[in-house]
Amino acid sequence: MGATYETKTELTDKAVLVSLVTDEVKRSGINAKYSLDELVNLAETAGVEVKDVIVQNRETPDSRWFIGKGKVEELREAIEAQEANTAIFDQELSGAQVRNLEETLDVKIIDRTQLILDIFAQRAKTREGIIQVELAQLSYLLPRLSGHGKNLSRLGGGIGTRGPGESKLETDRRHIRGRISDLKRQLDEVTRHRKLHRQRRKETGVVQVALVGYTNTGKSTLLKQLTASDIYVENQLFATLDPTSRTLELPSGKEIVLTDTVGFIQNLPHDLVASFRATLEEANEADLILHVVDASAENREEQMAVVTEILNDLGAGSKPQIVLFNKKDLCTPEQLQMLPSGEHSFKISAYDEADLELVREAIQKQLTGDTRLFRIPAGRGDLTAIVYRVGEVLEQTFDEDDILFRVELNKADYEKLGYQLESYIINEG
Ligand SMILES: Nc1nc2c(ncn2[C@@H]2O[C@H](COP(=O)(O)OP(=O)(O)O)[C@@H](O)[C@H]2O)c(=O)[nH]1
Ligand SMILES: [Mg+2]
Repeated sequence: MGATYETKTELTDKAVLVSLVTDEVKRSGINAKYSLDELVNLAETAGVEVKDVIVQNRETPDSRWFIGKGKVEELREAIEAQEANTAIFDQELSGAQVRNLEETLDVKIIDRTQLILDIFAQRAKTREGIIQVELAQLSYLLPRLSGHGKNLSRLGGGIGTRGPGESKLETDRRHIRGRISDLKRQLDEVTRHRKLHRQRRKETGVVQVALVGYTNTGKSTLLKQLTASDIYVENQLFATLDPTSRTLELPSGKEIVLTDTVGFIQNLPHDLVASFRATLEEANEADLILHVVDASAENREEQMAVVTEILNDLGAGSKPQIVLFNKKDLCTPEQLQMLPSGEHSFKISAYDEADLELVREAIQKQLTGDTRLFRIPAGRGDLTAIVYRVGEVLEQTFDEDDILFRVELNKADYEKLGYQLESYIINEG
């Protein structure tokens, strides 16, 4: 179904980031410094190169420019010095502010919500995800329509040119409202078919492990570091997977698929929650979840609680989980001591090879189960094939017309396919 809305950012963009710290921001308890760090990470996630960062303290936003007129000049200088083509604001802008800034500075103006929407749009893979994201994009666009005269062609169908007149605007609005109700209808239908779809995906039998956690905790770094030596294999075996997934070879030689997720975002605008969840579907498909935590973050425990809550809501709460307390190199000895430790949680640094090996072993241990003995009639090639798919055959012996297989089970595979072998298990006495 192709989405009719394209992302506003492009991989080649060079950006200057802008944060306005108003009294309201201060009162709300949002940590502006953290928020800006997160914006940098989000921009990079969208593939944008961050060239400079500008911060202004001001009681209230300027109604025309959002930041003060003097600050606009400072921004212009930074844009020219860095040859940037984009300015990204850490707060939401009105349509008029976007238009004024775009006309004055002659670069793309993007706000925090728009950037997040772009990332979701890049990542959404399932039909449901794609619809959710387009819905959020259109709902965001609708009240800002007059400010986006230049960009309306993005909506496809040839609507919109520069500076549309009021009647044209009305047509555009009607067009978008129509599209929104159309998408909502499609969404209902998709949700109905979803269960079936999921069942089919499970039967492909590839073990999936998902990296989940807040932005900036080190998920993408871990994906890269954990799979560093497997890059060549990846291209051949899983050419159809998108770049956020890679194959990971476990110490046993078994290959699994490791997937990065968008990551939780502080103060996610309420309207974006549904589309965010849709991008987390990998977690729902996963056989094992790696919950990545920034061990050095002040609000570490809050962050963990939010992640756990949403995983529960998604129905992924009871999946096997390993908690990775990452960035241990940034922790004080006291901080490290406070971290819980146990069989399913590890204190690591994504740049420490020994720690990475520990993680690979932990994944393997989680996925590998007991050994089991099956008695399969010699003529049942179909069952033998399944035996080979649910784990590693350690031993194979013949007994009259049957074959006995001793198998070290792969938990995830066995869960998916093992029911077909239930009546062929023999209990060893
Ligand atoms: N010091 C330190 N920095 C790390 C570690 N892991 C990741 N980082 C840094 O943390 C930042 C965010 O990492 P990233 O993988 O993009 O986080 P993501 O948003 O969860 O994907 C990057 O600058 C990484 O280099 C770690 O173990 N130690
Ligand atoms: Mg990332």
